[in-house]
Formats: sequence, C-alpha cells, structure tokens
Amino acid sequence: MAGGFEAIKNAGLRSWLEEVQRLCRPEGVYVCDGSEEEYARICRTCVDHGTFTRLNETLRPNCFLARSHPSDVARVEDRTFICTPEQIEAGPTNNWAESGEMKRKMTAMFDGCMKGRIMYVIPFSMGPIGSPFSKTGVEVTDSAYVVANMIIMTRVGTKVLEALGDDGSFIPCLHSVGAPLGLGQEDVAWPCERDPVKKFIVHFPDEPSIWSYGSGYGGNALLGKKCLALRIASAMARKEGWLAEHMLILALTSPQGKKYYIAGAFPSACGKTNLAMMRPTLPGWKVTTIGDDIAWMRIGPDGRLYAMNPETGFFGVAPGTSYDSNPNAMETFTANSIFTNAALTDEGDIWWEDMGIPAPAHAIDWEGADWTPDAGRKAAHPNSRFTAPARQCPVIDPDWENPAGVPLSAVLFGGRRAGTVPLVYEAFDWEHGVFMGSAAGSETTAANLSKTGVLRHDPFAMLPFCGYNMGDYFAHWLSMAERTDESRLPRIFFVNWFRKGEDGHFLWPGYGENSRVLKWISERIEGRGQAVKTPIGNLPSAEALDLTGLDIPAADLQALLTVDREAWQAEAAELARYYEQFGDRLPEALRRQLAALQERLGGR
Ligand code: OXD
Ligand code: MN
Repeated sequence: MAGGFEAIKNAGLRSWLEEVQRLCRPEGVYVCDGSEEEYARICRTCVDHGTFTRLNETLRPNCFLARSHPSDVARVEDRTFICTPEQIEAGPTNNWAESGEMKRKMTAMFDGCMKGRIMYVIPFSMGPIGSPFSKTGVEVTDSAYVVANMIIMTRVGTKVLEALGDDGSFIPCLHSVGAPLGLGQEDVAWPCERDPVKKFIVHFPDEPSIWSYGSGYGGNALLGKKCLALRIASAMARKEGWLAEHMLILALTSPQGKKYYIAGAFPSACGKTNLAMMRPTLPGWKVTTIGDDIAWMRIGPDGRLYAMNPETGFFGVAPGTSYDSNPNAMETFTANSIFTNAALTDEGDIWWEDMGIPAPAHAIDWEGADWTPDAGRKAAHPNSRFTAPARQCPVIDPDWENPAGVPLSAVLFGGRRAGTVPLVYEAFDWEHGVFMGSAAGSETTAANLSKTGVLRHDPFAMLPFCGYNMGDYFAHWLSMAERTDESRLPRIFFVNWFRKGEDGHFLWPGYGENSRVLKWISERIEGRGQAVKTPIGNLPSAEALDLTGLDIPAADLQALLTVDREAWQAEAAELARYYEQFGDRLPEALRRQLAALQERLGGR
C-alpha cells in the first residue's frame, strides 16, 4: 500500500510530510483517502498483523477486537506535557516543559522511529468539513490500529485535503508507537514503547502542534480527540473567543414537544456516554444525542451559546455498558465497530463485566489468556473501550452534524462523589456557575493510568485536558458573560449521580431515572420549577422532583437533597487551599465567590 505524497497539493503540508519522512525513516508512506474500501483494507492489515481479531460475522458484522500490550491501557496523564516558553502559561495543573528543549528531545526520539513500518498520513477534520468552526488536523502515525479508529472518530481523507486547498492551515499531529523494527525483526500484535517514562504526549499550543510517542492507546494516540479537540483547541478557543470543553451534548424533548439542548462536563468514565444516550423512564420524555465527549461552543448571532460535537464516533468505556445502563450504546456497536481490551467469547463475540449478559463459561481475557468466571480476575480491562460510529446510534439527533451547532439551554457540571454533593443544584447566576465548575472534583477512574477511587479536584472535568493556565481558563469562562447578554447564556447546574449511603449503596438509581433531574432542570429554565435557596445554590425540594413510580426510601431522598453545612465548610476550606496554587492568575471574581459561599455557610 505504500505510495508517495502525490495527492498532497498543499505546499505547507507537503513539506512537513517530507520532513517527517526524513526524520522517522519509514519503510513506506500511505495517504488515507477515507474510502470504505480503504477502511476494509486497513482492518485486513490489522488482522494479518494479529492486532485485530475479526468477530463472528453473524453476531457482530464487520467488528474487530484488539488487545493492547498490558503496559498500554489508558491515557498517561503524568507523561502528558504542555510546552510553552514559560511555565506560567501552562499553569500549575499541567506538566510543563520548555518548548525548545522538548522539541529537541522529541526530535531525537522520533529519529528513525518508524523504521520497518508504514507512515500513514491521516488528513482529518474536527467538525463538519468546510464549516468555519471546524479545525483541520493531519495525523501521521505508524499504527494501522490508529488509522482504523481515526476513520470512525473523525472525518478523514481526500475531501479534507480538498477543503484544505493549496494554502489552508492545518494542525500537524505526529504519532509513533515508538517501536522501530530492525531488519528481519518480527513484529508484535501491539507494538509500543514499554518503558513508561519513555512515553510522551506533547503539545505545543503556540505553534500549534502535537507530538505523541510510545503509546498506541486511545487519547494518547487518536490525536484528534483529547490532544487536538481539547488541549490544543482550548488554547485556540481562548485566543479566538470560544470554548473547547470535555462535555456531552444532548437534546431533551418534553411531552409537549419542546426541545432543550444541554451540555454536561463530567470526568472520564463518569457516565457521559450513558447520559448522552439516555432512555428516560419518565413517560413522554425523549433524549437524543449530539455528542458524548467533546463540545466546541461559541456565541451565535442571536447571543446564545451554541455547541457542536467535533467528533463522528464514540470511544466509550465498555465495562458497565449494558441494556440496563445504556441500551442505545449497545445498539450502536452491533456492527462496524472496534473493541479494545474486551474479552472474547467462544462464539467469537465480545464480553465485559456488567454487560448484563451472564459471564460465559469460558472466554479469552483482555490479555489473551483463558478465562473462566472463577478465575479471580476481570475478563475485560476496566478501561476497555468500544469505538463506534455516531451515525449508528439509534437516538442520534438530526442536528448532530449541524455546522452551527445547537443553542444550549443548560450546562451541567458533575463528578463521582460518594458524599457531600447533593443530587442537583442550580447556580444563582453565570459567575456563580463558573465558580461551581471550578470547584468540581471527582473520584478517579480507570480512564487514566493511576490509582482509582481517589478524590481529586477536576475543574470543569478539564484537569487532564486544559491546554493552558487553568486560572486563565476560569477567567475565559467568566468572560463569556461580557461577550453577550448574560440572560442569553445557558443556566448552570451541578449534578451528582454517585452519592452513596453510609453502607456504601448508591442513593440514586441513575441512568434513565436521571430524566427526573433533567425534567426539573427544564422547569427551572421555564421559570416554573420549585427550588429552595441554600448556601451552595438552588436545590429542588423533594416535591419539586417528579418521582412518580420511583420507589426511593425517604431517608435516601433526604440525604440526596440536603446540604450538610459542616461537610461544605470543609469542602470550601479545601477549595481555598486548592485555589492558592493559581496565585494572581485566579480571577478575583472566584475569590469573591468562595468568600461569599463561606459567609453563607457560616462558622468561619
Ligand atoms: C475519554 C476520556 O476517553 O475522557 O473520553 O478518557
Ligand atoms: Mn472523555
């Protein structure tokens, strides 16, 4: 399949590709055209290499399973860098390296790194091709697995090159698994750099460009997603006056046919995909999906905030996805999908924990070993994933590819919090809402290669994804109220589906029952829903939530809708400590908001 750069008319792109080819010294080059025939061919290549196993054609047509190397199973936040001339521009929450020094280091690492491999060139568009709000990237990678996933997750190929034209600008995204092949050396199914400290996910927001070395997994390697559409885009958005956010986008339709577009920021593996595709249990209510992970938002001509999903696929966490938790996701990946690190059944289908299907008597686990239910270990990796085309989602919204986006009525912030944080509360105004977003925290999950279940601050669910100083990011959010009439902006809410009782049981049933919370939110938007003003925001009273048909113990409901002053005083004190690191980059308005919260809570 090797060829040259004949298809590339853009002079800047051509000279970058020639430079990369000279540096990485691949065996051949291949420029992706985005055709169906090409996708099939790339998948065959992956099968031939042993990277993919084709699943049972009857049970799961045109689907594949990949198993990664055990050292390469999640995003590596400690190996992710924002490189600027001065550390202050990356801020205290990012790993920083000086741009020039990192460029030299990366150039040395990429020297000869594609030996024995094909250098694939993936022209891609985040957002509909040709939309003024879309961004063009070109990923160069030596991984066919990455190519197959990028084809599902983004708009790829010749049409992107055509839209780029002779002199259009693009974001160079250079990726290598970091495993050059010596002469005659046999390849492995999942090549990658195995030494964790030799993996580098590097961003140069000032150029902008991305260099990713050593990992073939998810957000480390599919560079359109976290690297471009969040880290690089957030820095571009700040300069250009818009927002690039780690948010799902859904449309909620009431029984009367009124539609509300809602975006929600939740940390990785906290149910964004489930919420985005939810089947409401409340009769007559409907949810349709626009996106499950990333929202690009800008103020439209009517002064409202419009959100667009720049992706075309879902890269969702598999374990826990079932016909109970997310039937629409289950229907989305019935065909044409890639599964990574799931278990393989003897029938040639996939399986994972909490799939709502009894465990098979025998399977091959994510590491390729025989597995039986009494094995004492998980069959699927906790961060195993499905990559599925968004257009296959049964509840995809008709406007999901609208280049102008959809006008938001509400923005939700949330996290995984066993204690303290109520089921839902509403901000008093935009500034208070931004304060709430800045104060968000969550227990960590398997989406990142570190300890799980540890409570950490995760402002706006952007901690791993903000491409510049988080203090400036807060200021940018606050500035939205100056760019439009504040009353046109979406209302802001905080939600917590993960509250637990003292004995560890979840107090709220979640999933489709979350429609009850969304209904209250829509009533607030309409100025009707009843709320009680508390020190932390406006909470629904138990009567204000539609709990028809839901059997929930009164004590659980009480705990879900009560503000525990002492716990919140501790929360505020901890936030004050957290804020200190931002120094004078912390907007004065947030300092004021924190002081006002402490005042309302009393006991200072
Ligand atoms: C993701 C993540 O893959 O946030 O979406 O880790
Ligand atoms: Mn995510």
